[in-house]
Amino acid sequence: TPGREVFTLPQNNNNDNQKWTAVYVYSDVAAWIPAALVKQEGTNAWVMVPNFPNEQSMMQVDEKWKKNALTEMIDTSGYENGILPLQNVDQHKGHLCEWGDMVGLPYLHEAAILYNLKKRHLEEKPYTRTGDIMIALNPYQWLTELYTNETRMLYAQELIWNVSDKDPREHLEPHVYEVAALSYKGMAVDGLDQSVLVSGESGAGKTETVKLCMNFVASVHDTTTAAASGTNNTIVQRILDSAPMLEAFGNAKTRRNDNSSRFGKYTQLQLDRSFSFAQASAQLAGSKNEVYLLEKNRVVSHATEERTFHIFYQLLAAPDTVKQSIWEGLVGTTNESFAYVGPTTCDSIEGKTDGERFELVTKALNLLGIQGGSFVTLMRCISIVLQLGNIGFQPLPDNEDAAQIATIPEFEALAELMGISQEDLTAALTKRTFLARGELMTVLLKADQAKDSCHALAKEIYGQAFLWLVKEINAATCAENNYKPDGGAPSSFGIIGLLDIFGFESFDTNQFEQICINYANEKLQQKFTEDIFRSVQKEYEEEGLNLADIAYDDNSAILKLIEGRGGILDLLNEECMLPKSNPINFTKKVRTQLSSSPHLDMTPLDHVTFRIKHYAGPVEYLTENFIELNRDSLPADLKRCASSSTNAIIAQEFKEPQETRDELEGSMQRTNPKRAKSGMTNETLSSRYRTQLSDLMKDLRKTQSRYIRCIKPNTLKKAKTLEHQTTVEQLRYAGIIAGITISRSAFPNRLPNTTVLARYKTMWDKKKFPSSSQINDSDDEKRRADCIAMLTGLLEHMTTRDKSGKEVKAFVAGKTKTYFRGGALEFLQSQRLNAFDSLAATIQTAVRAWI
Ligand code: AD9
Ligand code: MG
Repeated sequence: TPGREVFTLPQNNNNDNQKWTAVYVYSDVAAWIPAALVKQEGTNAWVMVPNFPNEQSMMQVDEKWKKNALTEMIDTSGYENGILPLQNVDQHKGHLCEWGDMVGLPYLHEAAILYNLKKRHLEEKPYTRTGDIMIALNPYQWLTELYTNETRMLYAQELIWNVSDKDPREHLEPHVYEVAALSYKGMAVDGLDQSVLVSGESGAGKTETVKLCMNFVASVHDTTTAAASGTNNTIVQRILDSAPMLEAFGNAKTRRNDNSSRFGKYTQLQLDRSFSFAQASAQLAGSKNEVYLLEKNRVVSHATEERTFHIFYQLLAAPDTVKQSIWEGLVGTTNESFAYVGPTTCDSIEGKTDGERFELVTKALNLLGIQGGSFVTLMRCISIVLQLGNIGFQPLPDNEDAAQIATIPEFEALAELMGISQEDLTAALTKRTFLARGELMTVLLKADQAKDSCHALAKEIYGQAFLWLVKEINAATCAENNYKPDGGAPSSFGIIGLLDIFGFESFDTNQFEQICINYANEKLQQKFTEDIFRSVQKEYEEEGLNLADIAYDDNSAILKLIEGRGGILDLLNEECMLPKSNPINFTKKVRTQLSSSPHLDMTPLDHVTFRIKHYAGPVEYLTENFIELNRDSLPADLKRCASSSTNAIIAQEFKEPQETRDELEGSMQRTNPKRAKSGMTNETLSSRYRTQLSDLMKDLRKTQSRYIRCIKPNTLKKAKTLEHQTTVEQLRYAGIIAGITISRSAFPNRLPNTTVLARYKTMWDKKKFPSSSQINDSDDEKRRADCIAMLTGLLEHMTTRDKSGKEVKAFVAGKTKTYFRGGALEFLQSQRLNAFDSLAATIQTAVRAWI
């Protein structure tokens, strides 16, 4: 039938399942529709006709899908029932009815994307491209054949060294190695610094993805040159080991992920490209890590089915001899011995027990030079935190409003472990000193306030130990300190940055942590839209199109609301400075002073809630803990006390810069009484974070960025299972839909000129249309002219005029593709549907009659 393509797949006799031949009909609405299955046995033929609706009703199903009734529609409609019985048969022929690169989908909307991703997911193909963005669905099973040395080599050869003449994208399945290889090539061959931005919700696979990228980059050089020299091998090993080591200290089991990263991370891999240009190969020479927002609160509390940071369990699972060498108090203890740890049913993460992990962490720390004394010092920090959790207080017998230590032996052990006199430690935990009107005042703390001091100190010690470790890792892995070039000094280091950062979050209750996370995501989204805009611009330029048409919504107004002058963060910081700050006042200020922002939802809410309309959707924030968490400051007494510890890490990390000390001594008090009263000596968490993010963005803007969007297909952590609703939400949060909207804002649909001619030529009046020999002309320019001639006639009635009265056609023909304005392709398609009966129905009728 003219204008339709029917495919009969070649028969494959390897096994019975595959003896079926699928007859597909191509449909613009849903790619390939299986029309019938045929199996031949001798002179008999078996014919299976799936029960699916005709194209017209499929289009309606599609429309309904779009309207979000996803779950019910897919599971109960005849649509999917029509397709599912074919799955066994078409597994190996999947490429005919799915898209590895979704940019090719003629109709790109949520339903089409979801259907395509689901199909690939069930076929154990976790990766799918949408142009330059890689979508990675967590397979929840190790597909080992995807990550072999051979696979790595294949992607390196095809994408870095272009060993075959074929277009790699045409014949290589999308893969995380593709992103890694293209970054490597961009860095080594084109000389541009690179970044890979990985995002997704908890458990979506970000951390694993980053490790796969890192392993790829580490292994490419070895395959091209003689193995690196001894010293350089050690650096590579240190770099690779630093990831699981940071996981031990910064990851924990949560409801959503057994190995959940409780911090964000940007790792810059440094590569020696002094000999790269000739060989397109660069030696991994070093790395630097920047970390963001460790969830310190987890140190002092976690939900029953969750765990605190892995390292606590690992240390407690160490052999007694090792525990003895760290601190005698650890010998014979178990998880239950410490309030901050407590019972857990889980003693192994990702296939290794806590005891086994402790050995690995010890080895990795040794390789970094953290051994002997410094290893013990680090582990003692962990022990101090554990012990702080076991300190209890009670009211003084004669004064309810003052506290004394209730757990004397535990407290004595703690004082000894910290190397601080019992008097000093007691004072720091049970009293608070501050300056008022130039005089040093002391107040006594109640028992529960004293307990809070312990929690605050524990969190801060853990947080500082973590930062200390990051610094040590950086010192032991950065190329500047460690790398010895094989020949001469390296001329420059190329960078491949890997960002593993929490994705957009929207829960029933959203607090300070969520606004910080979503703020980072807005920053990244801004860059993402800029990058997409730029790539669309490039495509239009290459196609020779006029650019004036691309318009897109950027999110700078939302960012202004959050981080701009007088914005939410500024108001929060101001509130934190006030002696009588409170969440109600802060919320009121946000709602009155920022009421002109279109991104602040002004519908009435309670006194401690405001709602931001983020790019990914509205989020309601509960401000109750904003002030306290933003202050993020340890009372000066505790800080001073900790800095006198004999534990070198604690002493070093708690040391006050001189001017802060002066401030404490009172010299600044007279000039800034507000600060004095509130005991504020630190910059706030949000201002530190704002600077960190702004530095990150500056770094990223110097690089060529690639995006990997990790998607968690189900909440059960199960293989081959995809939940529709949550998957679509993640696609939305990942900005994939928004990205597509930009690239399709002016021209929602596009088709290659060859397809346009082949598909619609029969609808064109033959007299006016050039002969078919001309249509098959291989010349781009000729084909473009034919498209213009044909579509001008077919779409004439859709031509409009712009404000200045200039004619605007419903399509623009570029060098190789035609771009259609909204409605134009649909119109052509409906004309075609009218002209021909559904081919699928015809085949079915014919086949039924034949049976
Ligand atoms: V979180 O925001 O840190 O809580 P991530 O980092 O997104 O989260 P992670 O990489 O830790 O998720 O992956 C979660 C789990 O999914 C892993 O522990 C693996 O069990 C599983 N996973 C992730 N990626 C893959 C993969 N490519 N193949 C197989 C995978 N399993
Ligand atoms: Mg992670």
